[in-house]
Amino acid sequence: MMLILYVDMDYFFAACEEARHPELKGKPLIVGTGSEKDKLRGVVQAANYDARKFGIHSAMPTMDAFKLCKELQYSPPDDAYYEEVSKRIMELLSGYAKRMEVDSIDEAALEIEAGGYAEALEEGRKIKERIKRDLGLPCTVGISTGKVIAKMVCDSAKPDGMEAVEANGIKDFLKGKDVESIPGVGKKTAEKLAALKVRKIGDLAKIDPMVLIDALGSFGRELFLIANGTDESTVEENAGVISISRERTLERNAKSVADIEATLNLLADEVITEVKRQKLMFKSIGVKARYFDFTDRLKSRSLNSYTDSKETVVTTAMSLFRGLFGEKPVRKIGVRVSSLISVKGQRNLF
Ligand code: TTP
Ligand code: MG
Ligand code: MG
Repeated sequence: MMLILYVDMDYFFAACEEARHPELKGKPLIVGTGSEKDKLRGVVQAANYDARKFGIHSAMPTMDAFKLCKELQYSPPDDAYYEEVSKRIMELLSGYAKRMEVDSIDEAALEIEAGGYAEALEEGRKIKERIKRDLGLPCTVGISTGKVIAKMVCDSAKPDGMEAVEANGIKDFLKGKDVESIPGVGKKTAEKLAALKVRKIGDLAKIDPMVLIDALGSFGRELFLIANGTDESTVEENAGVISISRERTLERNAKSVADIEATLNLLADEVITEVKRQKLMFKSIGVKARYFDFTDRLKSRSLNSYTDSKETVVTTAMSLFRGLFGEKPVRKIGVRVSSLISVKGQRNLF
């Protein structure tokens, strides 16, 4: 059966700081928007769970956080570092998924084919262990039939947790929760629902669906179905840009891969620079050879996981090019990466 495994990192930015500064562990810690000097003028971006015990949370003014906890530890933000860690996480996760959707800097939905829930839980356990071992970071895994419910299961199993909710348990799992806990339901939707006397998801399940559709359009229909245990949301691989490629005519026609090594290195550099600039990763590499008679041949290969490594481009392209060199000299070569995903810090893409 096809199941969705939703992974969200726990107190992500703050956990990244703990991972590289172990002395910060075990005490309340926040990452704020301001530098050390200006910290009181900023807001909280992430709070570890020791800090949350004091009522501290994301988006709160840092000044208020210090009022709630005098011995609070502070770290200024380092976006480049969190993006780098995020890439490593997504790279690792993609190796476990048939299809994967990156939903923000610290979360992704993985579609997996499993014999049943026990097998999916085993897969989740392995993922948690790998992320802990390789990156020193805690995460939480939610498992269910659709993406929206899997995310909600993940939210409710935090921190460092894992939970699965089977199809016949979804309605019960949801009924006591506030409508705002459904991803995509913000203040405005919640107000419209409150006007219909709908505050809990259990109320949503019982209301006349036509009234909901009147108030909210097709989103109303989705909400009604979700409240009744049917989650039609699926994993959408983040497409955007389809591929990035570079090509160059060689100074002299090439007869073997040894003749193109330098040019290939250059092309790989250019492709990777663009990949990084757009904050992408790829899972497929292709090459093109144009022969002296202007005929073209292409070859490509899928990788086991997403990456943005130049090494991988060069070694994979070299091995692909080997199959393209024969009698005919080559006058132009190209390198292309595709199956791209975005690792930007975008949020709530449902
Ligand atoms: P979240 O996954 O929403 O939160 P979290 O990882 O800090 O905590 P948890 O998942 O355990 O509840 O957000 C991921 C990161 O995004 C977070 O560490 C910091 C950043 N972020 C902000 O910068 N501002 C915000 O308002 C929120 C909510 C998050
Ligand atoms: Mg998180
Ligand atoms: Mg998140």
